[in-house]
Amino acid sequence: MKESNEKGIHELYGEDPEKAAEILWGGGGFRASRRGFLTKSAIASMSALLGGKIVFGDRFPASLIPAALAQSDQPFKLPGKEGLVVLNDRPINAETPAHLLDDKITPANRLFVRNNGLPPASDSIDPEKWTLEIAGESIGKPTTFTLPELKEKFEHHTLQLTIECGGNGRSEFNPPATGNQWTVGAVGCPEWTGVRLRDVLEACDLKDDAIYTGYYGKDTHLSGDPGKEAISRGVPIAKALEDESLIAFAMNGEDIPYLNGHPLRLVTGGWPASTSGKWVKKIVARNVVHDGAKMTGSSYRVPRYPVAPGTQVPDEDMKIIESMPVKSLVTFPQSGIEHPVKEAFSCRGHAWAGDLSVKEVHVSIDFGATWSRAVLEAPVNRLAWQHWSIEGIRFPMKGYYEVWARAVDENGTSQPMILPGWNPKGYLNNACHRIAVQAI
Ligand SMILES: Nc1nc2c(c(=O)[nH]1)N[C@H]1C(S)=C(S)[C@@H](COP(=O)(O)O)O[C@H]1N2
Ligand SMILES: [Mo]
Repeated sequence: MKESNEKGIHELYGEDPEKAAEILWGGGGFRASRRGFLTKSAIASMSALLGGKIVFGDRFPASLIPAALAQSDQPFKLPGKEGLVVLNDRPINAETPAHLLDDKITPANRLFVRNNGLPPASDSIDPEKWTLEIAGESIGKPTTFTLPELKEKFEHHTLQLTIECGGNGRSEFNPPATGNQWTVGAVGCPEWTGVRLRDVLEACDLKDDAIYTGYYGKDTHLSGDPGKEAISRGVPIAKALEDESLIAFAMNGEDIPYLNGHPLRLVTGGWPASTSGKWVKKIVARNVVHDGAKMTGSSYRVPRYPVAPGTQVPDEDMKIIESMPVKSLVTFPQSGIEHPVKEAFSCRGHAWAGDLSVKEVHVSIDFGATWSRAVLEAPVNRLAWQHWSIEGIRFPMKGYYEVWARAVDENGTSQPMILPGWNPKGYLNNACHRIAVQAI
């Protein structure tokens, strides 16, 4: 199910092809076509999506949907991505199948993509000229840094930090929630390099009355209206001032991928990834809870108390999601494999718990009746996911099994075996991940 304002590419072209081209390829701020043909800039953003230069791009009729996008259900070769499942073409949203998240450090081509709006045209991004403005009521010395200045003035830090979309797991809620129907793959844990948000805020004279941050990115609203933000969220100041809250300019030692926020993004490990602003151009420190786009209503908010599925929850009874709950993935083997019944079975994956660490991971092959404890590694740094593995599992006879993994955080809170509390937008589903195995 899509949000009412999130239209697919066919629908959009059907209404008004020239306007569609403008919204999709014009980056919002300029005309995408002249006399029926696309402008250079529109061709460049279309090329980025198609994964290669459109050689005769100047002859491409502006009213046509590129065939690569029009003719299949997996139309996109997302630039820089491999094997992701596209959930929505506008805005682009794509998740990673669990078995492709097996690496300890999530590679660039395997990190999910969650866009609320339209990314800035790729040829409009010049890292040398990119600026970051620090402002807001609680900043004494508002300052604009160029990206090279930011890199030069502040100490660099490299950390592995887990980011997970608040809506990861949404597809299982019933009654269903609108929005991208994420299964399990809107999570990843790459290694980020950047400067500390704290160092930058303090250099701009952060005042004592600061209680919240807010970010603004260079992407544009789906309507194409330059006056509207696609998303503008923030975190309480205490979270912003943690050692691990980074303004990152690199991922896994390279430029951040275009769709993941190149050339500059926030990374707020352990919190809904909606707080990790991409293509960030402005950060504000505020003396009120930030009230930007998707901070209010049912966006990234859940009821303060458990509600029956389908309940209409009054606005004042909703609270902003903070740390994400304990969760785990089985990343090896791939669900659906066949395994010789005579051989011992091994599996592995990752576990994470928002601001907390993971204490234990248990594995069950009998739908949760009995559990065996897995070997669990410590995180490489705070807010990085942890790796678990288990060997020597014996299937008693041939047949269909499910392997379930269940993590427990440092406070003793466990993942639920089945769906946790229903909420209007389908956030925070941290039920046990399960894979199917045929013992043969
Ligand atoms: N500027 C901007 N930042 C953004 C978003 C966005 O649409 N625009 N989406 C947010 C959401 S909801 C998520 S889950 C993460 C996704 O990060 P990724 O696309 O790099 O995986 O980015 C967050 N930051
Ligand atoms: Mo998200």
